Amino acid sequence: MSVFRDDFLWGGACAANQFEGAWDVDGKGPSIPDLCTNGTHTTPKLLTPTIEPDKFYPSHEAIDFYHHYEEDIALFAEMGFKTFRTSINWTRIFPTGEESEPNEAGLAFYDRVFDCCKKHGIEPLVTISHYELPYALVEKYNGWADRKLVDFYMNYCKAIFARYQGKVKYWLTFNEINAGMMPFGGVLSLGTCKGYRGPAVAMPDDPQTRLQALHHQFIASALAVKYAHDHYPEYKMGNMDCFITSYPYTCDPADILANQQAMRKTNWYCSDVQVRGEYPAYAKRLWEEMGVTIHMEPGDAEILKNGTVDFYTFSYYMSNCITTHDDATKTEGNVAQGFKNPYLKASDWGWQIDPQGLRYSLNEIYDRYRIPVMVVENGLGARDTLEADGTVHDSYRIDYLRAHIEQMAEAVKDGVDLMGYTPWGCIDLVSASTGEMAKRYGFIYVKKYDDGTGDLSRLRKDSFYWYKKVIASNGADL
Ligand code: BGP
Repeated sequence: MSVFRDDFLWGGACAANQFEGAWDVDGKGPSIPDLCTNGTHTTPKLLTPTIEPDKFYPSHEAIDFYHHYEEDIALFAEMGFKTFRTSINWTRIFPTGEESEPNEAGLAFYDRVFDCCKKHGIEPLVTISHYELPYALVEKYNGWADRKLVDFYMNYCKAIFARYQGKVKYWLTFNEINAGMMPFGGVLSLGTCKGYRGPAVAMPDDPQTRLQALHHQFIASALAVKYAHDHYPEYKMGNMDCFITSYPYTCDPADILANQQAMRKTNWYCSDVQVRGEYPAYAKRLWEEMGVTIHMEPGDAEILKNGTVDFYTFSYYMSNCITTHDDATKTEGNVAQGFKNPYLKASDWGWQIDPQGLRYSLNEIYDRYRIPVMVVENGLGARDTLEADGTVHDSYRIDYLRAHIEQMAEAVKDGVDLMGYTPWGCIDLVSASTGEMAKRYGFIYVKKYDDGTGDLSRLRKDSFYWYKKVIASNGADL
């Protein structure tokens, strides 16, 4: 028997910059990822288009969802998706971020996408900003470091809120906003990377700029939430965090404390602001330790208070250990820094696989905030083998997802109000951290390869049929 609620939102998740392609058509301007190289970097490196343009493949074409959306959404519908999480690429709507009028061709594209979802009975879940900051705003303002970005973001929100009324109900203000607490967040999510030009220069890490930029994102998020609540009462507004569960490596009280600090800094800092509407008590000391002073304007506290989210969403891929001891081994994972857990196996990219950590995290989140929760990213990045007959036997992916859904069911039994589940990259797409096509997450295989070959055809993997059965049984038949 299913423990999930009857209206549970089963689906999948993608992001515009990682799957749409068509990076410069119909008036679209360049966004940060359009200027990142691909291939073997553990962190995307920004270049100017004049340098090594061939390196921009494959994110410029990605899997060309832009021209394949009907086929792809029909495949999602065949699996029984109730929801589809995607993002709007800001630069399709405002190519430089500063135009006074939105770009009609960009707006029309998402009309087609959302209408197609509707035709199939799929509810869109839309990320407003998923690493798609207009690059012009990076050049001119150093991204979110400048408070003017709040106004540009609000113009963008107002345009899409008005346009997609009746088509979209669920919105997430920023993807993985807490990436801004990690050094790489300065590049991808905050755009505070002006002047950064590739591998020759080490990525700048400036906590003062990062945390100030994050403050501007908090203000932008709160204003967008308030505006939506005031003008579109049917809209449900959510945050989105990259939840990296961590455990103390030993029972040494120093490790317990170090882990508590790490959990606050990595996981709770942003959502405490977005859910509770104020900076947490520990923020002051954290700023002192990081050597940061946040400049706030009069009225900011009120803005934060009035713009709290309706539901909490997060990505969950892995867990880590935190220690003060020097005999632990560092993880190779490229998202969070931490130490290896001897009880866990890891993916080929070093991400430690921890389904029970998902139950633990769901409980921690729900205990803390008591608002509905949704897992909007989860999955296994793997190198799939396409057989001669067009099949892909991805039992490893099924095992990963099954184990995580089992733990979600346990969390529901624990009392967590879980709204839905959208595994990441439900159709193969470009990896955010490595820029590769080779790191695949999908239920649907796309013939697109890192050497530029591939006819973009779509093929159902074994996991496609498995997930269809899971949805049909509302999570009972795993
Ligand atoms: C999250 C991002 C996604 C996605 C995912 C998987 O952090 O929100 O954009 O890419 O991670 O990461 P990767 O693509 O690096 O494997």
